[in-house]
Amino acid sequence: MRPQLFWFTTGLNILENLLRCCSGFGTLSVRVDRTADEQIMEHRYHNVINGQLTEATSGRRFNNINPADTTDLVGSFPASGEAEVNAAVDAAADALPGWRKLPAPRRGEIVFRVGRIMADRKEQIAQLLTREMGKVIAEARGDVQEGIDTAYYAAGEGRRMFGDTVPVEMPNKAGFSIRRPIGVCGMITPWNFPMAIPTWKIFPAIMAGNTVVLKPATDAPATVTQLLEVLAEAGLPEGVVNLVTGSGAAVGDVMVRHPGIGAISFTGSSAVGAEIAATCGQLHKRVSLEMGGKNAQIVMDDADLDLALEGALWGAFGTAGQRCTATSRLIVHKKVLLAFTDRLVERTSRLKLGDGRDESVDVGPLINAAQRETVAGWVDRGRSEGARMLCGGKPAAGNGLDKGHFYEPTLFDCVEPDMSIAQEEIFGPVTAILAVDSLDEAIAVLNGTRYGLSSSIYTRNVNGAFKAMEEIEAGITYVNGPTIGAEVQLPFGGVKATGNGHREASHTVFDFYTEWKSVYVDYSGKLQRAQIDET
Ligand code: UN1
Repeated sequence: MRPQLFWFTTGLNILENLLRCCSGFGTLSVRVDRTADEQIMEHRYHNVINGQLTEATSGRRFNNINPADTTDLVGSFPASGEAEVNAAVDAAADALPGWRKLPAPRRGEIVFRVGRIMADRKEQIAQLLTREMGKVIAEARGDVQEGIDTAYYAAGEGRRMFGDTVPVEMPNKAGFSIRRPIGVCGMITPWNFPMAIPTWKIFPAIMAGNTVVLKPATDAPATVTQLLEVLAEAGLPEGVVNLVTGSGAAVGDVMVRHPGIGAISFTGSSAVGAEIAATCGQLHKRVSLEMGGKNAQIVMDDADLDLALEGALWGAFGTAGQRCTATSRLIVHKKVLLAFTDRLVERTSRLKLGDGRDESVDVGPLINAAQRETVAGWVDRGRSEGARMLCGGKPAAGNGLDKGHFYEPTLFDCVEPDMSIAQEEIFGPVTAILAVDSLDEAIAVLNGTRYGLSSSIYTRNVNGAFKAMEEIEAGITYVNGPTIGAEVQLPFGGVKATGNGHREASHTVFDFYTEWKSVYVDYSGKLQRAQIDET
């Protein structure tokens, strides 16, 4: 029987753990209502290496705090380093031969079971997800659902993963292509989708016969430990997926440089992604990057304004704007600018902030104090560059909000395309309204940033919609829908500084997690020279 990942420590360990927790990384920086002993007993998580729960050899731990209530300690986690990465890579390498030999439809049966168990446990996982990351509970359920969808989709690929069978130039000769796994894959995942994004990476990787070392973000490592429990219960062999918690510098960087890891999949900032890509380039290592966005929604003069308004609110303030796909620009035709803006300000001002576990809340907190500072910094810059703030623009206070990292949903208008709030990713509940005269201008403004992840156009004009689909430089374009809400059966990823050409989700993700092999079988019994012999 496998031990539970989330366990209770007992007896003398408690004192030892308390001492560890209070040294360096693990300092309890929050006021707690219960004793430290009680908290540590309840919230002590571990690495999972070869199916075993392990500590960091350093003995150090770090804390995960609820961003809606900083008095709530979600858990403590090992502050791992090189030794744990090495052990996890060894475990993944040992598991590889057996796992890749298991026929893909059998692998699919395990991943299908994973999806079923996740579905059974959806509410429990979603509650933890909201508690550790802050997004409102409906969105947390969506985050888990995206993981379930990915499980079912990837499991089905176990009976597909098509290659090509093609005609060849010679008689009595066959040609076809097959996919082979890469080996051990390293995954570095962000805090904004603590379940969906790890599953986007893990499920296709293991379906293709790879094994995995995963490092979740230090701000949201708890949710994924539940996934590791589910994987074990579903019968995934030990060592196929290993979890190492810790910082980017102490764990992520070691993974990127580790010679035993053949591919790195990273979701995070463009700055970190560029560093990872440079290292992987030096090491001839395959790397998939999903980075920043500056997504825009175009609202044309013929749009259904009610619909465009709902889309803007959901796209800009869902997940408190902390999505790679968040709508951080609204590009609005001047003919509808006033009507649209007035209603948007009115609706935005009425959004309810609070703890996401309260079903009536619209917008949760930002992930941590530093992120709130960053958002405040962008808002200051917007003001100083001459944009007009229409609402929001400060940390939210009162009604219990002081306990968390809340920031008021913020709208700017009179924004020029070259202002920094129209160019840089903010990752918070701030959106900039830009006015345009035509579809051509709208598309030019939309394309005028270094990013290209998601995009949207609200219009009733079919010709304009098709023009936008063709000319917008982005990995995703929605027509009459917001910039958020990608489904797992279509490719997810972006162009320009958003990505490096790979896509997650859909069958295209298998191109990242496999190597193609071309196979020629000559059954003529003689040497047939391609490009030379004529038949
Ligand atoms: C992300 O923000 O990194 O399309 C992922 C969406 C979600 C995924 C977002 N399905 O908004």
